[in-house]
Amino acid sequence: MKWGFRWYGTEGDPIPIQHVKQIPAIDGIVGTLLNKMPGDVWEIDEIKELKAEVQAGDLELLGIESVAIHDAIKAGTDERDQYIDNYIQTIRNLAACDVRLICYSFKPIFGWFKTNMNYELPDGSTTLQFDQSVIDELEPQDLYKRIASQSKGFQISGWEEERLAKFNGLVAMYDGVTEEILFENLKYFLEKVIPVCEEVDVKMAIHPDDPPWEIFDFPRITKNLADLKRIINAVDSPYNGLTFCTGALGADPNNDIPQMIREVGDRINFVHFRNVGFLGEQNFIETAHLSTEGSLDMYAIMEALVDVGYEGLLRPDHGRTVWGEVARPGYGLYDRAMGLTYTQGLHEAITKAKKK
Ligand SMILES: [Mn+2]
Repeated sequence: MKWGFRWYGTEGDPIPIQHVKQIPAIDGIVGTLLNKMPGDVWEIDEIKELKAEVQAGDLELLGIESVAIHDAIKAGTDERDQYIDNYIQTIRNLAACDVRLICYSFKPIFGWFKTNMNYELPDGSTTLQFDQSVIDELEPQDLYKRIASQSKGFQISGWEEERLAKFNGLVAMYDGVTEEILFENLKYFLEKVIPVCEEVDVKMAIHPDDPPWEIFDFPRITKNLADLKRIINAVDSPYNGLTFCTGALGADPNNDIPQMIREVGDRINFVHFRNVGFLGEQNFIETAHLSTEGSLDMYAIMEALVDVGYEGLLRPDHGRTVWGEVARPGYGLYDRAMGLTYTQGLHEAITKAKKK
């Protein structure tokens, strides 16, 4: 297994890259270019700059998350081919810089979101909470303000004010886009990009819906095992793979995470390792990584990853904010570092036990 860490670059992340390097046995970074809007080509010079920032910390740039998909591609409008061409150019440019993994998602309008980014736990740490009953009282536009007010001044990808300004246009764009149509649009996209990925050796890894159910009646197609199978079968190539996010999928108690790993394991290209704690129906928080702290059995999840022979990149997903750190919500250094160390411990224990 390769151990990674998400980092937002020298400008965008309050965590110095040298501090990330101090996490034991860390292999590299999953990075991003924060200034890129969906549909932009990522130029080689810009990727090289990011790579240099990562290498300054004696780490490797092991992947990107995310190269966002333009809404024209997701909604399947006439403009989609030009944006797919741009995406293909970005894939080629990343390959030219020896970056081999792209995490992306295919969610209309909203990416991930939470209803409370500063939920206080009894020990005084804070974490992210999603409560569907809060959503039920809101209009979609209200979410932008809510998220901006809770993000401590950090720009949250997908929640830029520019997007709010375009919100009504975006809603109109998705008018009539059902789950079936959204899936066909994903398939259309994959049929164009996966042959290029095969040619230049860059693996795609789609991230599941977070939370994994429909929000504001916008269709969602990466919620459960059936969805994941449908996607990997749509274009049958190891380059068309999954970001298996245990916390995103695990927010639905109907998703049996270890079982899902056993079913789609050979198509997992990237793992986000994270626990969640259920507070009620469609109401959960992101807990510390340990099984004892949340609702998921992280041991059983790691055991499934070992059993299917997963040897790719894994990173700790969101963490709590602890020890007074001023951090991007969900992306502080300390709790993610603790989470990764715990994850590495699980991995060592399980792999050694199996050799006996
Ligand atoms: Mn994730």
